[in-house]
Formats: sequence, C-alpha cells, structure tokens
Amino acid sequence: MEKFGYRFSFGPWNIHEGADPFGPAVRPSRSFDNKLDAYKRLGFDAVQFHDDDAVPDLDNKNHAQIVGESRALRTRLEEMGLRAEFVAPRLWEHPLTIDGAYTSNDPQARAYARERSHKMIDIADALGTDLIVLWLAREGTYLRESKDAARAVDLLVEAMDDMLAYHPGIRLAVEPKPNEPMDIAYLPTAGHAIAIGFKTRAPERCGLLVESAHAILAGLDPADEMGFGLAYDKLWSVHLNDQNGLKYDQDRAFGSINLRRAFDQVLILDDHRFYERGVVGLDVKALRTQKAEVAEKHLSNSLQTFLWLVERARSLDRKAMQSCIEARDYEELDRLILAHLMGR
Ligand code: 3MF
Ligand code: MG
Repeated sequence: MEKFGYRFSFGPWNIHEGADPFGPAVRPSRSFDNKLDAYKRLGFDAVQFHDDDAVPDLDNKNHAQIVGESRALRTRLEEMGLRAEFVAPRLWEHPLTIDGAYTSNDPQARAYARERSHKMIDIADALGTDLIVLWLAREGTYLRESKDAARAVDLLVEAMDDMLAYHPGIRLAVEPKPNEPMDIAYLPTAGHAIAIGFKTRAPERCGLLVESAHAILAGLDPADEMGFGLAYDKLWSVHLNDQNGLKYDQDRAFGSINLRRAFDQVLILDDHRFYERGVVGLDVKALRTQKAEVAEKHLSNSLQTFLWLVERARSLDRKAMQSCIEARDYEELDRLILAHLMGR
C-alpha cells in the first residue's frame, strides 16, 4: 500500500463492543493481544494508549510492576513492528474523578490525579514515547457555579507543570473538546489548548492534538483548527474522524459524513508536510449495527479514505486553483474542487 510517507495509529478502544448509554454490548470483547494483531493487518504503524490499556489495573500496581509490564509490552510492540505513539491518562472513570481530576474541588481527587499522571508518565517512558495526550474529560462543569473558571485554569497549569517537572523529556499535547462528558469543558478549542501551554514552565513542551469531531462539536472547522496548530508548530497529533451535526460525539469513519471537510483536513496536513511532523491518528468507532466479523472496517476504510484524499490533494491543479484565487472567482474554485473530488 502506497502510504505517501504517512504513519497511522489508533487506540485499542477503537475496536469495541458497541455498547451505548441505552443498550449493552452487541459484539464479544476482544483481548488486547487479539486487538494488537489487527494493527499490521489493517496497515497501521503505531498504537495509542490510555495508561491502563498498557498496564491494566494500574491503580493497584507499584512502580516496579508498572515499569516491568510496560517494558515487556514495548518489546512485544517492537517484535510486531509497532511503536507507541502516545500515552494518555484515563482520569474519567475512578470514583475520585467524578467531579474532575486536576480541577476537582476535592484536594484528595487532585492528589489522585497527580499520582496517576506520574504513573502514566512512567508508562510512556518505558514504552519509548515522549508524547502525552491530555484529553481533559471531566475538567469542566455541569453546574457553572460549582467551580471558578479562572482558578480551574490555574489548577490545570499546576497539573501540567507537575508533569513537565516529573519528566524533563515528555511533551504534553492537549486534546480539546467543548463538551461530553461534562456540559461545559474548560479547554474547548485549539486556541485554548495552545494558550494554556504558554502559561506553563515549559511552553516548548506543550502542544495540541486536534480531533475532527471535537472541532465540529465546537462549531469550528477541523481543518482551520489544524491550521492554527500548524502555524504555532504545535500540532503534534490528530484524531481524524467525522461527525454528523451537533449531537453526541460520534467518532464516525473519516470522511463518511462530509467528504469535502475531510479533504480540507488532508489538504492542510499534506500541504504542511504533516507526515514529517507526526502520526495520523484515527479515533473512529464501528457502528453499533456492525457484526463482529466485520467490525474493523471503520479503521481500514478511514485509512483508505485518508490516502485517497492525499492522492486528490496532490493531484489538484494548483495553477488553475491559483488563477481562481487571483481572479477572486470562488464559484469557479468551488466547481474545481468538487469536480476534482468527483474525479471529473
Ligand atoms: C474522547 C476522545 C478520546 C480521547 C482518548 C485519548 C476515546 O472524546 O476522543 O477517545 O481521544 O481518550 O485521550
Ligand atoms: Mg479522541
């Protein structure tokens, strides 16, 4: 498969049982090992990890166990020709994080979050990746008056500073999202994610991961969110997927809802040589209707769509495009893009 210099990743959570808030699993669980086998088969190069994807039952393990298990996993990944792209702390399931982790009003919860983050960094270090992704799931409010939004930013900076000090080599990429699970999240956009990095002790080690669906949920264009990150040289990873309107986070296959919007993301990534900067992550879910034997197609289809769109981006008639832009004939530019996308 011609991959145009790109490397691809997904997380083990992207192969899942199809449970939703209204109904149970519809596909059998697959073991982590069984999921790992899918990576190469589907054309992927790297694995995204939550800390406890790498080391299950993390809260009940000591430092030696955590490092030992992570090192063993790294060896297995290497044997399979895979690597870890990033590790993210899962700070949204423990009873102590019900009302937030780093921004909880409860100092005990904040202490738990700090400790858990240290363990997560130990895992990243042992897996051989310097990239940490912070999807700040519960850092926000259901009830606006329950937390002070300015203090929350200070608490987030404090938490990021603590991680940056804990390991001098790690980089933190904030993954913004405007809502879900919280009603209102503190870092909803790329702008917020980048800005907070500049308040930390090591701005050069703070960056951004843009997820298409999260940008759409914020009412923004994912390609422009990516462009903003690229301009700051802060776009360290992406979670490509798609989203049908302002609903729950859908994680649809990349390009499956709005092909042109997907093309625009590929165009900006490719024009700015993202293949030299980072790994293309896909954060996609199989439809609940999908039968178990064919519940990997959302991954291979998303990867294929990305590559098809790279081909479309590179074969775009840039001269014709430029003439349209110079003439300010954007209707003609519109036709040119649509015709090219439709292979006309
Ligand atoms: C939530 C997400 C998550 C994060 C992942 C990494 C399931 O909306 O997108 O994916 O990307 O947890 O932190
Ligand atoms: Mg994501």
